[in-house]
Amino acid sequence: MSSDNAQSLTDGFHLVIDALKLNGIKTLYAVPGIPITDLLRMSQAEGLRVISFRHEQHAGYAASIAGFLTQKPGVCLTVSAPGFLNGLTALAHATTNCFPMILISGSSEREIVDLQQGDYEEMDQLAVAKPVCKAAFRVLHAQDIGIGVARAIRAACSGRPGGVYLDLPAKLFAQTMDAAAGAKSLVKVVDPAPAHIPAPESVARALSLLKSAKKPLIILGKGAAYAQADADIRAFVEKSGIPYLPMSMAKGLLPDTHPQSAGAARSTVLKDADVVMLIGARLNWLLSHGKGKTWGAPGTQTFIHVDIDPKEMDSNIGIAAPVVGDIASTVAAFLKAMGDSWPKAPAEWMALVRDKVEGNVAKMAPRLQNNNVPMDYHGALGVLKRIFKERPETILVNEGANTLDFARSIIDIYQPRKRLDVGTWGVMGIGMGYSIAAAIETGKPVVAVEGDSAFGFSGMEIETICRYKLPVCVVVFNNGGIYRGTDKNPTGGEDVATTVFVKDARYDKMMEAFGGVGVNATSPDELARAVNAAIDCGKPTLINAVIDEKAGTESGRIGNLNPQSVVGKKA
Ligand code: ADP
Ligand code: TPW
Ligand code: MG
Repeated sequence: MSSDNAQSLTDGFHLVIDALKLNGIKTLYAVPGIPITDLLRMSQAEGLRVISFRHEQHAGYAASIAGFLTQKPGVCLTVSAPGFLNGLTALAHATTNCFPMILISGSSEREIVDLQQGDYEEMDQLAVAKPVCKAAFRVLHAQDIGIGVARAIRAACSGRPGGVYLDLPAKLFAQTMDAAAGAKSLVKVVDPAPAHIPAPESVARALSLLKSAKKPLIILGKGAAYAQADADIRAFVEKSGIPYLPMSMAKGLLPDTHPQSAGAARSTVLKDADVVMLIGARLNWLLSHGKGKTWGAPGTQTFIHVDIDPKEMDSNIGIAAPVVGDIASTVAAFLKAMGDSWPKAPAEWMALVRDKVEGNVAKMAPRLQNNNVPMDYHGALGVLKRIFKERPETILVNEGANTLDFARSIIDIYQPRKRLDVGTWGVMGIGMGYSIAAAIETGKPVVAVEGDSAFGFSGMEIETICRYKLPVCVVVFNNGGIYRGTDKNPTGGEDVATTVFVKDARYDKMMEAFGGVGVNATSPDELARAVNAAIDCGKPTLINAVIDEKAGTESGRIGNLNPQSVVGKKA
């Protein structure tokens, strides 16, 4: 407890810091300014690690992924109105992706804000935050800081995790109170994410349906990765003998090279499975809402859905066997109920899936060995695939369109929570924030595979990476634009097309400006050497990987989502 000994007083600043520390928060992701500059200074003095960013959005994305990686809320601190709004995208992102995060923003004087009298950075932040977060709280009195922080932590972590907003008006920080009373007012949250034990009958219903299946499939989502029940999930999948499909950020829960992985037979298993068990994955757009051409004919497939949020059941289609519980407790209950004599899934089905996987992997293999210059996606990613195989502890951060889609299917992941990407919204801009938090929270090397457009959304944070000397290697897949570098302005006018960037840009030189290592890589061999050297030395590195500007396709794999003009495109 920090206090002014002479008067035995504490204040809002110290109560906030003490409340966070009491609850095991070790790192703050932030941008300073009125009214939180001193809060960050004092936090550093009190032993919290404060990572100071160049833009709040990236501090926010860092906090969100820290939450995913640690099951503790990642904390982002911003100044009022504009700083708060910059952080809000990340708060909404955390909520959408079910990551625990707390956005703490300083705010202006309530009396002036509410009368709209034009205070410094005036905004009713609480009202603005509410629609995009799981919960929002404001603390007006120093003696309530302990409860405010406790409520924020519990709301972020319990049930379906999400983003929480905590509004701290500037005046609060300077409020003083008796130090002993202040210490007593703090709350250490007991069991912030209580277990949700699934009802035994729901477990029995699910297992009996699974047992009856001829062509069962397990889909693992990022909720399963978040749950940190890695050993039990693997044991369950292996005991069942059922092929499994990992969603993007669930890759590595079992190694992608596992004999039961159906990753390379995605379209076959989605279409042909008769019983599908979803574990921590929503039937949203990423799974075509569980219906339509991607799936089997209506009525031929039955679903088991494991999720902590009861409202998720029947969200898109009827669920035959809902299991509402936390994944760790649920998978443990499955294993227990399966006993020692559980029959493995029909061998013909697993063999059919295996055949398909091996065929597709073999078809892809030669393309991944190509030495084309300029590089195409396959040549460049073939190199990275081999590096991740040799260095399975490395964390992959990935965003872009083609850069994302190809990397997701080509780079195998071998350990849980080692692939971090654009998530539910397919958002560009997570790259550097995620890389920074991944390096800080895990101490592992990070390789960020970034489209040149994607990189641009957070590129300035390479200064942050250099400042904190983080072991991050950024590989910019530079194809000179969004999707391709070849588009033309339809009018033939002077402005270039809206999807293309400056030709032959040298992103590596940006890194050199901050003292990091910059490399221009034009061939797969140069790329391999540069990435290996970066991981070996642990120095901030940016590799400008020159990719054929014709290699990509519009919107990568989701071009079908582009609206089509009925009037028709200009020839
Ligand atoms: P993906 O994008 O990988 O398909 P989603 O983000 O759509 O995954 O789904 C994650 C789901 O996991 C959410 O519905 C969320 O409620 C659920 N979830 C998160 N943590 C847990 C947990 N510990 N136990 C059970 N379900 C969880
Ligand atoms: C916050 C729209 C989707 S993908 C993409 C944009 C702008 C960039 C693709 O180009 P990149 O990759 O990164 O160079 P590549 O290999 O195909 O050339 N704003 C936000 N999020 C999204 N998703 C977009 C815009 C978009
Ligand atoms: Mg590009």
